[in-house]
Amino acid sequence: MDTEQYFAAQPAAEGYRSGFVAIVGRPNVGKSTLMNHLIGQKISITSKKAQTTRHKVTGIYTDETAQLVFVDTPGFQTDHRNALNDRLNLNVTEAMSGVDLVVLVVEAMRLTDADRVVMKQLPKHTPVFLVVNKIDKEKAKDKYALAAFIDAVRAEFDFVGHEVVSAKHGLRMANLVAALKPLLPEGIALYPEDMVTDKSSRFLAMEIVREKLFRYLGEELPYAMNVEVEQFKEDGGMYHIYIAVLVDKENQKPIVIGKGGEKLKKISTEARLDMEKLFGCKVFLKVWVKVKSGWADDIRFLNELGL
Ligand SMILES: Nc1nc2c(ncn2[C@@H]2O[C@H](COP(=O)(O)OP(=O)(O)OP(=O)(O)O)[C@@H](O)[C@H]2O)c(=O)[nH]1
Ligand SMILES: [Mg+2]
Repeated sequence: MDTEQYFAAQPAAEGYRSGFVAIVGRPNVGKSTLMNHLIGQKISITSKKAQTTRHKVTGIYTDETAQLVFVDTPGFQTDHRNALNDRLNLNVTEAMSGVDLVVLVVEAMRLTDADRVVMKQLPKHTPVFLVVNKIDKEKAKDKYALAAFIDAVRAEFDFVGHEVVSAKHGLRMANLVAALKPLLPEGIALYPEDMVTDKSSRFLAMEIVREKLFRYLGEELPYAMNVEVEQFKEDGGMYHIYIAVLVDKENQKPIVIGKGGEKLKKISTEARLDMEKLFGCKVFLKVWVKVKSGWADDIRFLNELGL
């Protein structure tokens, strides 16, 4: 069914609400983990390392009373200026300008200068809701200390409301959805009710490989890499996916490949299993490593990658 037919088929239910909700915050506060838990599927990649998310990723939550279209954004970059980081920040500010509601995520008991830089970017004419994440942390278990922390954050910006959650453990997700719904305008569902993301399978495949690189490589390297889908085709009820990992320098290649190809094998096996789970079919996946120097500062190349 195309979009127009879909709209025609949908009567606007009384009191139904729908809208776009941008999830923003400094790197590593748990934005992507939160979005995945809200929609119940792993659409956006996550890792222990900061600056994991590079693209805006849409996750659609639908129930009988509302549809919330979440937009997960890259963590706002405050150090290390290059063309890539400038582009990521531009994506964040753009994402905030076109939505009905902004959710600022902070980590419980830890407000940093990087959080304050993000707060300065928050829009003036769109409501902003505060989410205090990671309340499972030991330090956040003291109710009085947590309440004082929330007061301190709310003193720094005029939020329309707040909620505390643990995205990792899926705690208080329903409370959060209930708090966000009334902040959206009345209107019909914007996407079909069984749709969970507007991203293509091709994009999701690329992101899954990037997540494994973050997971299995050292501190610095994943930031100097990117991933390119060279081929993606369906054949005989199976996906055939060919993906290149782009590194900056020749000497980074063996680090990704590992002794006897071990590391690359681990990365591609795990990525394939995740893809099969997400796509619900068998996947043939081939991953290899290519050298492309200076890609993070090559504006034309960033455009080609859709960043
Ligand atoms: N303890 C705890 N850890 C969490 C929680 N939510 C997320 N994390 C962890 O925090 C780390 C960062 O999570 P992400 O969801 O990737 O964070 P992000 O804000 O999307 O990060 P960027 O995309 O890099 O900006 C991961 O190791 C998560 O497992 C939580 O509620 N409690
Ligand atoms: Mg993220």
